Amino acid sequence: MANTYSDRPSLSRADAKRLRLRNGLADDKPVVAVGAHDAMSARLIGNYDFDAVWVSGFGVSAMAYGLPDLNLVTMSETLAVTRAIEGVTELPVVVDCDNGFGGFSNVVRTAVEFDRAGVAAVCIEDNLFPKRNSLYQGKSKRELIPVKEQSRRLKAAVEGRDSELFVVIARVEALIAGHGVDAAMERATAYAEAGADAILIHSKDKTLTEITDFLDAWHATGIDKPLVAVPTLFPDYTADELHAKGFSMVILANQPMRAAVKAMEDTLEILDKERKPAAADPTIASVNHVFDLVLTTETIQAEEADEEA
Ligand code: SPV
Ligand code: MG
Repeated sequence: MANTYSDRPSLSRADAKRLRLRNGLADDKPVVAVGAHDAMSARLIGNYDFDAVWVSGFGVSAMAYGLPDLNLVTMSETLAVTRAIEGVTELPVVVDCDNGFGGFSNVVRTAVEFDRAGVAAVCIEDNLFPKRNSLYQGKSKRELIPVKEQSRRLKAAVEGRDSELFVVIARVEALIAGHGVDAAMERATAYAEAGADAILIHSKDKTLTEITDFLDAWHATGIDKPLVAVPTLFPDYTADELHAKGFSMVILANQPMRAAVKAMEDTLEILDKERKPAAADPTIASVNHVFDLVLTTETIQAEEADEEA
């Protein structure tokens, strides 16, 4: 499927990344995406052996806006953070677009805007607005958009794309909402038929029983579309193990955000106690390291090159 595009003579930067993602999804190893919440976290992810950047809705809500992941961050606020991320990474960017930030036309506009912004993929979930983060364990309503309506939205989002390489991932929340494997299968099948390029099946089942039942049922359908996992709540499986079970992409969604929060808290505790910068220095990045990460010297050299000539 993906290889039909590979003989094209030249592609835009955006389409080249989209093709990389599509080829990765068809590969015999998993696409491993890691969650970014800002441009620096995306830069850092790019310095390791990962395949894609996941723009985490949870991460952007919490880190860029200091807000809970409850559809409080708007499409344009997510787009602003995404543009910053897209601009500094050579990896394909997969954006968590929640439920498309509203109704039918919001979903369509979301797909159009993120396609134009040059990202490789958007992920659209079937949580009813206002959504609740899937990891939240407290008491809260979990309502899903009716399957027919969500399929209609996904179909329109796919039809509205400018580049045929742009990837639309449909996310199924039926297992998270406690609707069971049959309901999850009904949704996954309907979204695939609506034209979604891949299906993210989210689950909080540590034992993988539900996921395994889903995978068996999915593979029995013969639908040849890649599956995506977010194993935050079944964290002991490696990406390779999940690939062997049938997942083409594995998203490590929020570990950099949680690392940043812990590191900042540890440092603030030290500063609160010691009241001088030297107390924190041994455990934090040097100023020069941060300068290097954002290419400060290279940028100054480029700026001043003409003056020297
Ligand atoms: C996110 O990173 O925002 C996700 C994944 O959607 S999860 O938090 O597991 O729902
Ligand atoms: Mg999210």
